[in-house]
Amino acid sequence: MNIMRKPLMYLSVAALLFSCTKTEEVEVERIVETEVEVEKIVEVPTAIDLSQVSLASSASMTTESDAQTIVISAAIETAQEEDVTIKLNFAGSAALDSDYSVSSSSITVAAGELTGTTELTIISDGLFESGIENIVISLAELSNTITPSADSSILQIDITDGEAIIGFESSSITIDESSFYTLFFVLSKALNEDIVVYYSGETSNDRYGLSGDGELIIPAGQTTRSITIDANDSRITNSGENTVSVSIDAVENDDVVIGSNSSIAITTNEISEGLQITSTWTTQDDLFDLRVYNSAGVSQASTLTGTNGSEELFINKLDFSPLENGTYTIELIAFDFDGSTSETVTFSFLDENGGTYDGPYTFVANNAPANDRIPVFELAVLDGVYTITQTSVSN
Ligand SMILES: [Ca+2]
Ligand SMILES: [Ca+2]
Ligand SMILES: [Ca+2]
Repeated sequence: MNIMRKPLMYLSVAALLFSCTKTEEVEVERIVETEVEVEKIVEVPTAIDLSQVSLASSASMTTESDAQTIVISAAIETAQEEDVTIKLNFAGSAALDSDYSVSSSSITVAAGELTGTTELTIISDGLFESGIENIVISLAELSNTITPSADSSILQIDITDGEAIIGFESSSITIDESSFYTLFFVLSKALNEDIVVYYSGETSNDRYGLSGDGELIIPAGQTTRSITIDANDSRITNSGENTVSVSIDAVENDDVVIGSNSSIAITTNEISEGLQITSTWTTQDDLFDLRVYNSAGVSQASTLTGTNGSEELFINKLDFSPLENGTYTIELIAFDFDGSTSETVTFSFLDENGGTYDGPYTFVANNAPANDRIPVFELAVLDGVYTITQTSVSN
């Protein structure tokens, strides 16, 4: 081989490659661009129809001797393109196949449908079992587009060998603060005699309460009686002060048993909107009130409760003006304060979102002005945002 020819050959090959490559690159770029554009047009995003499932039953309390058939249903929010299978788990003190049977341990929601059902039948064995037996039904396995709902994915069914069960519809519930929430006591079936039920309540809020005297009667032939829960404190509720619990303590009938939902825990959501001012001081003999007013002289004062050592004013957005953009003055009213000894008053502020406003602020009252009014703060409101400025620390 002639060694002198090699470099020439390489050069020509390189030149050929260079020219080809250049041309090809341009073409490749154009093709790629076209392909990307085509892809963008063709590729339509496919939404995955994730849907929550909720369980419900046609009865939650039953008497064994009635051998009742209870319908268990599953509801999904969004219809699916294919059948959905919801496998159920059965637990609780009652045993499957000896205390009850099921037509199927899974529920199918057919394609395009929103609900499916299975049937559960109570087995009456003729043997007396004291107290209650219960069935706890939960979700076991789900089609991959289905997720459990937050609060309706577990069912409980109580069974008695007595005549009936008394209980609440659930063991916990969250409500908006309300003065008139109706709480039902439910008897699983009507009996031919009056049923006397004893109950008690507890609340974490001293302004909440419940009606009645701890005793109610479900008349013969009826299945419910209710009490009213007053869960509206007309102020911004402090954390930890938003609960009421009611319990069934006893029932005056041997054939009626208290069910699994023997007590209910009620949690409230704040409904009031506005700004709350709390003031405290040490000398119990002195009494102050709180007052807020706007430039037009519209004012709101704390009620004359005569509380020793503390006073509270809730400026309700709906009541006062409403609390629209502007500047307001917050003052201490020397309701029963003669100024013979100075008094340190401590203030704090809270809004409906749990927002606090610096502080605690203190003000030293040294004397009672002739008109009893002692301006302490300026409140500026701008689009629902409150700004509090202490304008005076003593008088
Ligand atoms: Ca049984
Ligand atoms: Ca039995
Ligand atoms: Ca409240």
